[in-house]
Amino acid sequence: MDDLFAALETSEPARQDLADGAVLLRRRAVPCESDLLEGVRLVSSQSPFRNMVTPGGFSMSVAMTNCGDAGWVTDRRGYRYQGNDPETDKSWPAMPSVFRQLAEEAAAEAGYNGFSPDACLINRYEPGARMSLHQDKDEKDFKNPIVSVSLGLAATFQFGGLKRTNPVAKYVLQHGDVVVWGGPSRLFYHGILTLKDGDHPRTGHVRYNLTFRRAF
Ligand code: MD6
Ligand code: FE
Repeated sequence: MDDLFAALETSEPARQDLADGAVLLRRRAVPCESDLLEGVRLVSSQSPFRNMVTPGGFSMSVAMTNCGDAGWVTDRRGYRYQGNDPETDKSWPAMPSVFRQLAEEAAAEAGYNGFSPDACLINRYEPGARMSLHQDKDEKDFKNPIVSVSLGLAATFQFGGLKRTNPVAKYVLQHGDVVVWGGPSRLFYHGILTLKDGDHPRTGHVRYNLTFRRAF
């Protein structure tokens, strides 16, 4: 058994470079998991999760909400950031301080000092939900990295290159894993494969993903 754990240990280092500019910090968010999940509940009690519609007219399988000064939205008019939640017509909920602190610390650990997110997109995946390959390019300045926090059920993350047709690597993102990426890989294509059913002690049948960005 010890050998089995040793083998897992070596194949899953605490820190792993995924590409030039992209770092996976395994389990980095576990120490603040309860505060993060409480934040997700608080935010979604004010701006509920909803399945947004793509410009092409498809309803997304991932349900979303946001907190912070800017929120990412999509509808028939396109993708964009906006200061108000179109469902409530109010500002997005404030970004909880534990969210901001984790994002800034993780960014610094990955080599991005001074990151100050103004947007946190919260994705909720239920079994069967997926996110097809895309680039994050609705932000104003690509010099800022993106910090991504996974909570709950594990998911397979696809990470490619600057072209949609580039080969993709696959990584399993577990509860508490944090990915920071920017620099040369800031515009790399990425996605999440269809979530498998499961039962996580902290979230039940759900995966959450928090992505922190500097939008404006
Ligand atoms: C997800 N994440 O992990 C989807 N985008 O559920 C993203 O699309 C993403 O994790 C930009 C940067 C980090 C990400
Ligand atoms: Fe993305």
